[in-house]
Amino acid sequence: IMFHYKCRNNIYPKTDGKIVRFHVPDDKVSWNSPYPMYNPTFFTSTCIFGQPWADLDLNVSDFQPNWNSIDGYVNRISLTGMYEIKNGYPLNPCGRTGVTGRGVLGRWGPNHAADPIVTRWKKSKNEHVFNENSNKPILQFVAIQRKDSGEWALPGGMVDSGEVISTTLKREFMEEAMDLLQKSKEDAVKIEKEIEEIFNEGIEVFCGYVDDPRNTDNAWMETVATLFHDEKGNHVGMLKLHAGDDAVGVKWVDLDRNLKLYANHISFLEEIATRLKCHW
Ligand code: RP5
Ligand code: MG
Ligand code: MG
Repeated sequence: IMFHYKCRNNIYPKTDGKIVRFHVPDDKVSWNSPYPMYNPTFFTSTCIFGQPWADLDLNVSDFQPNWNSIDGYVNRISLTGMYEIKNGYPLNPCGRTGVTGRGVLGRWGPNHAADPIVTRWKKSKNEHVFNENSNKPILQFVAIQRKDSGEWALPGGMVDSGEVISTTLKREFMEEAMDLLQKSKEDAVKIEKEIEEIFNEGIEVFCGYVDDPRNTDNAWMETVATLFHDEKGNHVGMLKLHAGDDAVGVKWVDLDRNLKLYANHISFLEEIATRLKCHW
């Protein structure tokens, strides 16, 4: 399990600065370290009420989630193992965040996402481009700019209830990086055909907790990040990118350890650098 930073000691997103996280020093993150002064704000955004993808409040009497299990169409199993329930609320497996409630997340406990990592080699006149310091070939991946925070990120999204992850990976890539939702039926079919080649075989590079700025003590993001590498650059590497849905920008980005990305997405990419022996 990882240590979290992006969901700690800052202002909760999308609240106009109104929800400030209770201070949690490094040595008080773990639920095992006593923190008697700890008095986080309870916050659940009204924007999630009534949404089909959101749970009901836990004080609604006929809402009795089956924690740590597949609960009807909702997957309440954490990729990090069993999470604890305290006073009826699931506890963030990475510890305190300074806010309780769900914030803007729909589900109590784990909120499952999937992140496609689509890569190709950087080429100039058909030759690999090497970084002059590392002498290693430069890899490029598709990044989107998030509408919510403006940060660059992997084009990931939530797993719909009952959806298989391979579908989420493909769907989110097409929606955010290819603007599928605005395309005609005809074009959509074409796009899907073209990316199928590459999305047929992926390599899972990360699976677990995400250090997402929306996390709270009782709701958090988890993801499966999967690599789709276009070795020859003749499939996805050729496609025209077009930002869509909750993305306002999209581009091929040169992989480098100093990139600043949303949540802890950079750590998923480090894994890929090791695998593909590219510049990092
Ligand atoms: C991150 O949020 C995940 O890694 C994924 O990239 C993303 C999913 O949420 P939305 O893009 O749907 O907001 O935690
Ligand atoms: Mg999306
Ligand atoms: Mg998204």
